[in-house]
Amino acid sequence: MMSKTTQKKTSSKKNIISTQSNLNKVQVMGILNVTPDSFSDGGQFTCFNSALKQVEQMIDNGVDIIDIGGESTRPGAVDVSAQDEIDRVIPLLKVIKSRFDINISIDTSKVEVMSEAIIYGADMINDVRALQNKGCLDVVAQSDIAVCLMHMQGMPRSMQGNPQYKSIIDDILEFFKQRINCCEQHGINKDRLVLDPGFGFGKTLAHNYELLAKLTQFKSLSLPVLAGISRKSMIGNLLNREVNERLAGSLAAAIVAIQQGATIIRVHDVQESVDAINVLRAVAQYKS
Ligand code: YH5
Repeated sequence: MMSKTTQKKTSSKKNIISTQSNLNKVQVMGILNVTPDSFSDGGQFTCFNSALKQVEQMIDNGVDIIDIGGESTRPGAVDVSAQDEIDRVIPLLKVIKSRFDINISIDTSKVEVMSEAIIYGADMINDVRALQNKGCLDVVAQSDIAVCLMHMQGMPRSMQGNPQYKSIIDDILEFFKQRINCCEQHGINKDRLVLDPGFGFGKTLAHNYELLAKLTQFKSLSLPVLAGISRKSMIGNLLNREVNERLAGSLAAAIVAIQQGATIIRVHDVQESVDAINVLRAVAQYKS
């Protein structure tokens, strides 16, 4: 049988921010890292072709959004230049958009990368710095692209040092309200926004599990909530598992996040996550 991904479909695409109000609206965001440390030989050609293969596989496995990142934001990661990030991400964005009918999110905090991503047809900017870098609000305001505003305490290099909150939920809610206000003042309508509490970004293990337990509280802002927990230290440190042993823990966390109101789940393992969500959907249809 011909692969589902060999032809760009002409049918109309789902809007990236779903307006449905049941489990059908849950979307899987597949992670596509294009940082040199994500490829053993660091070679450009290998990187590009391996990335395209991963895209095809994710689409076949039922991904809704592919999140392309050219900057490593793991704790302790080094900075990359805007040009390096553009060179990693934009050629891939162009090819994916010409070959496949799939929503693409670009994981970046740099205004130069956002600007190029918008030109070449990205559907969402996923910014772990929530458009706080200079010029980002204006560039995004001049487009009609969706934005994920993520909360982070501190900066990637040092954020896991000694994170502290008065009340983690209230502090993050306050941050979201401020960023939503800034967006609206710059002309970015609320209906373009997604909120993300930023699991692992300046949070202790206890903070992360408190966030997961109380995730429903972010629904009070009436915007879609994204949860990115896949393979993170909150799974590894809880279970004492290496990065490649975190699938079961990640799936359990993804399901809990959905039950707590998250509607976009950012994951490495698309096929397994779609299966887990489909089990949840099968149950949900019998709930009154
Ligand atoms: C996120 O939560 N995360 S990049 C460390 C890991 C595994 C994965 C030690 N970008 C998020 O995925 N964007 C990243 O194991 C994100 N939400 C949004 N919106 C970090 C990451 C990771 C880090």
